[in-house]
Amino acid sequence: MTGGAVAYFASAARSGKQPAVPLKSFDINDYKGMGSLEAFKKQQDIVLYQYETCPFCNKVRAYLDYNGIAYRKVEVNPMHKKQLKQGPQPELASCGTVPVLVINGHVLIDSTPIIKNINEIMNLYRPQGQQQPLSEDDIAGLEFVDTRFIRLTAPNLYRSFGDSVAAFEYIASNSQMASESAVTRGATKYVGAVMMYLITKYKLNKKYNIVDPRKMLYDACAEWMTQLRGQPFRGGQQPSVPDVAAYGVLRALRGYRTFDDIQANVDPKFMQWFNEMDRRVNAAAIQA
Ligand SMILES: N[C@@H](CCC(=O)N[C@@H](CS)C(=O)NCC(=O)O)C(=O)O
Repeated sequence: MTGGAVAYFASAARSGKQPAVPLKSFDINDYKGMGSLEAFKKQQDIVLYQYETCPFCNKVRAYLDYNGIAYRKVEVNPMHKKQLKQGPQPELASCGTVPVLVINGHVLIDSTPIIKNINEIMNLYRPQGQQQPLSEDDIAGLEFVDTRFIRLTAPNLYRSFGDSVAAFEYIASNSQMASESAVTRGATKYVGAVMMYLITKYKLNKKYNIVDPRKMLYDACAEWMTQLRGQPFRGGQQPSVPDVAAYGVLRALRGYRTFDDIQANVDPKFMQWFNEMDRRVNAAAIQA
């Protein structure tokens, strides 16, 4: 979506099609009886292939961080995706999008299923009666995050050509692009800005009937507040999985004009919720 713009065009030009390697089936029961929850969180081999600025990746990262799960990040270059193509698991080469989470050699794709799988694994370690399965309301919350907050990300970041250039300035210095040569970076930045502006204007906004993306984003924030029902978090006194997911997606907007506008235009209680989530997620985070 962000770095993805460039990848979109790079992939069109790619040759040498490799046969797709299907993902191995993943059985959470493999994790039964592997010790304590705390040991699970610290001792697995977990690798997150990601773009630092991608909202889907930020959602997964926030979830892992909030739960104190140790993992290693691999920043994928959206231009050539070498990190996936030459990754240790052959299935990685077939993954079209990030985030991709590899847990003990098992490749998992798609942000919400990744979160659901890890949540279920953690429940295997919790004693009977203390499990925290996702409720229907949690699933609805996750759906809201994906269909409202995430869907409004690109239309807001690339709202005008100026916004799109500003967004790519930020992406250029906060992604794998930062390690490219100045020429590649400059070219990618402007190609990316033009492409994302056009894709957003002529594809995404039409597809989702988006006329005023800022207003729709402010409305989504207001609706999020109603879902808190006057409590500190959507989950009540403690954050639930949708709180963490929503925070992760919105965190991806930090550094862009969109985030400054949210701060200036939505109910200050929304920022209170965000800042408290930020504090808690950062306090819980560990890096492998
Ligand atoms: N359904 C996926 C969507 C992820 C997605 O669209 N990621 C974008 C990056 S923000 C991507 O990888 N785009 C393709 C590309 O960069 O080539 C998920 O929830 O993880």
